[in-house]
Amino acid sequence: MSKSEELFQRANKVIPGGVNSPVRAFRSVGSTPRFIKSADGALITDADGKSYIDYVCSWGPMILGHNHPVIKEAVVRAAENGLSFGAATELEVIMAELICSVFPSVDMVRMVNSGTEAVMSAIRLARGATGRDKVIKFEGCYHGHSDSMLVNAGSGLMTSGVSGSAGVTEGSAKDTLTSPYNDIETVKKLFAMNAGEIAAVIIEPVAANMGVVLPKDGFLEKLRALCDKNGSLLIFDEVITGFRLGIGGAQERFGVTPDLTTLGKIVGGGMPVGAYGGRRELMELVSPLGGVYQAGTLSGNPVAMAAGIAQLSFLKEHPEVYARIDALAERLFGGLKEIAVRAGKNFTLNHIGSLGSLFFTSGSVENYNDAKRSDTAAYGRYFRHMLDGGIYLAPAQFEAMFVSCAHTEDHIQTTLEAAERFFLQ
Ligand code: KE4
Repeated sequence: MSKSEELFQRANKVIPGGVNSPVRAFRSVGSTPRFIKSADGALITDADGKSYIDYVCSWGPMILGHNHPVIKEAVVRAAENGLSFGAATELEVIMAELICSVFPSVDMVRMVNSGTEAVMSAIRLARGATGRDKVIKFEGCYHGHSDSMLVNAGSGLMTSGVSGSAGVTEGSAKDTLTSPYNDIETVKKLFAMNAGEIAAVIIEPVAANMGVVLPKDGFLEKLRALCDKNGSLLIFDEVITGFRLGIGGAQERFGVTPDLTTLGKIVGGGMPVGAYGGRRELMELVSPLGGVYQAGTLSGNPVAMAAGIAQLSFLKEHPEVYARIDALAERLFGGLKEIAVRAGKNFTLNHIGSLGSLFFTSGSVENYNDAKRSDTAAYGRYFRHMLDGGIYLAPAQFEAMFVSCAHTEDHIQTTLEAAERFFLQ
């Protein structure tokens, strides 16, 4: 029995599913989760000492690669001053100024501890600001596990084949309306049927929780116009795309300005951090200034801020890293697509920047229903083959692959050779 198998047996006795987040359980790919002991650069190493080229990157945060010296040094230095004070610190000011400096749509920002908390708070703020209850989200988008967002959601829900969750009351779900991604006509209908009642539209400006699905040309602009026309707020959930598609995220890349932005993952440098921000007159509605309450014991934790500041500062000071990881990703995703097609599998590969997914289905994937056509059993066989070959992919078809600054041409070549053995075996 491997150490991972032994640890998984023990874990299953004391943790639901043996994991602290469902998608880590490898249930949809028919394998035993590898318990990771350490990571460095583009590699992660499991409890049995086997190393893998990592394309999960902790689900996005590790854009500089694992164990980056600049981040590690910042964390150690902060920890030496104490772990948590429950009081304001200079590091929180530096973090807030950093975020506001790269997102022109953000005048003020509030730090929280996860993407879920950021979205939950932004939704509450939108409702408080507009006095309206309803929110439009998109099928297959995942915005964390707050009750009102667990409706037709992606990520682990989609992987487990359900679109909602037990325990979410009718009351908390009834105000969440959903539309297929990229379907502006349905959004128009929802606005018409709920005139004056829509507080906000929330979207992943590039969806990455049903696999990666790109917005059609003009889709984000039309959402912006519909929100303006109806007095509703546009929330960009940039937990994945923020600092990933460029230092200014999707709103910079697509040139569409949301009213509120939610952040997570990269913003924490590998530590538990989320954030939400927007125009001053909206953010000044947040407690203690205004009537929208939100709080958190470890919000703005100094050690977590140190990690996030180190990562964001590095990205801001080295904008050339984006061209490099985008080029590496282009080679990876282009190579995977070419191999699949050469094997007679006209699979779909969606990618943008250093984010992408290979769907085990032919035909375009532009929304949740398209993605659901994927052969998840085939994806499971691919995943297990790649894992055996030392390549660590997302243990679910409906997730994304991430390329980091630590990946090299050699890593990409090794990955493509492993994929070639699978598709051309
Ligand atoms: P967290 O609460 O997991 O920090 O963030 C929730 C969230 C919000 N918005 C978007 C666009 C997200 O992708 C996420 C979380 N993403 C998943 C991966 N698809 C986290 C991994 C997991 O659930 O274990």
